[in-house]
Amino acid sequence: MKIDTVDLIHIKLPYVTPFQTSRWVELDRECVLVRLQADGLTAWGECVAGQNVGYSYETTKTNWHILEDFIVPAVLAADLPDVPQYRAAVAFISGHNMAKAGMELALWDMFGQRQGRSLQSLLGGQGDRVRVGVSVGIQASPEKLVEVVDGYLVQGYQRIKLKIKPGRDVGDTAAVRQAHPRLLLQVDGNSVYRLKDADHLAELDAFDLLLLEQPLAQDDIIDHAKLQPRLKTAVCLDESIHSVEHARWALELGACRIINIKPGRVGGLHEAVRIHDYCRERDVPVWMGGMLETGIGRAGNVAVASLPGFTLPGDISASARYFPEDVVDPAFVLNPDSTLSVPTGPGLGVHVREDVIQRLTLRRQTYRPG
Ligand code: OSB
Ligand code: MG
Repeated sequence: MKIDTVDLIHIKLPYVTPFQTSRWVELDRECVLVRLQADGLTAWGECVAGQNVGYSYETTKTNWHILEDFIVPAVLAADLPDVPQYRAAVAFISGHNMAKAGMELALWDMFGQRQGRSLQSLLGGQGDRVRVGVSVGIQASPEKLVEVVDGYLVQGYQRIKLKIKPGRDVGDTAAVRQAHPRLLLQVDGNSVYRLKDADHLAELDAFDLLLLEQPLAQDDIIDHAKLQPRLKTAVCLDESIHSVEHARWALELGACRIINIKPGRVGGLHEAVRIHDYCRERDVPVWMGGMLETGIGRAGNVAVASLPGFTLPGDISASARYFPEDVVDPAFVLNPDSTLSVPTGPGLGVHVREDVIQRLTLRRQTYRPG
């Protein structure tokens, strides 16, 4: 398929509430959107990187650079009939998975629309809903945290993830567990701890957590392998897993018992499905992570999360948990059973509101072949 035009669009939209992790805080979502036109169709993708470098080295500016200088020329030069060929065409680029995934999502949308098939159907997902929870940022105090969690439970969310950091881990988790003895609860350290904190982290074993997400450094599956046997709680890797090979290495080492899959982090939906398949064959639970995506990235995440190996609730909350106004129509809403519905229309299956995007745009550039 020949692409007629590519637009890169850098947008910024405010969050309804700031999001604080162990290592950074964000007030609004900045990201690069990819818009493709071909055969009279318009397709959309989203790069998940934002303005912070706490989670990854990728940012909106590196996404723009890698797309403009390498990915867009590769896509415009070639006749790409499917996603595997796209992956081959950008394989010469080391790293920069979030930039690659943004373009890949737009291609999935385009291929889906051309075939009249939903992403879910293209990917092999099933069912009309996916189970979801909320990732709750660090709050001013444990009391305030319990209040915020209560608010989400009232809205119908049935699984809560707490962001933790040294000094705000055991106490915060204890407060929420005491208030809600049977709640599905998990915590995320975002790479801030080190192996010397193992005894301290073992105190979290008292709270019957679903998992402890990425306690140690991004690039350190060796110490995670030393940590896991010292905990009752299952370690889940997020930042450390960038491909199915990373998943294999981590599991062979015993660095974790659960894997968080984020299409943006692993280079796209295609690799996300491969990691899912690898883990499913080995009975390793996976679940869908989130990068505070707009409705564009969220549509991809929901479709992937409908694959059968996603047995734990995902970090894919309703649009209103993130933004006063989403860029898609309909926005994602929470069903009473703590699920989101999987879009069934062709491609992403959501309408992208170009008028809203125009208002949020910081920078836009169009690229054509030749
Ligand atoms: O570590 O899972 C994470 C958001 C940005 C970067 C990293 C993470 C997160 C979240 C939010 O936890 C999940 C969501 O999108 O709701
Ligand atoms: Mg995480």
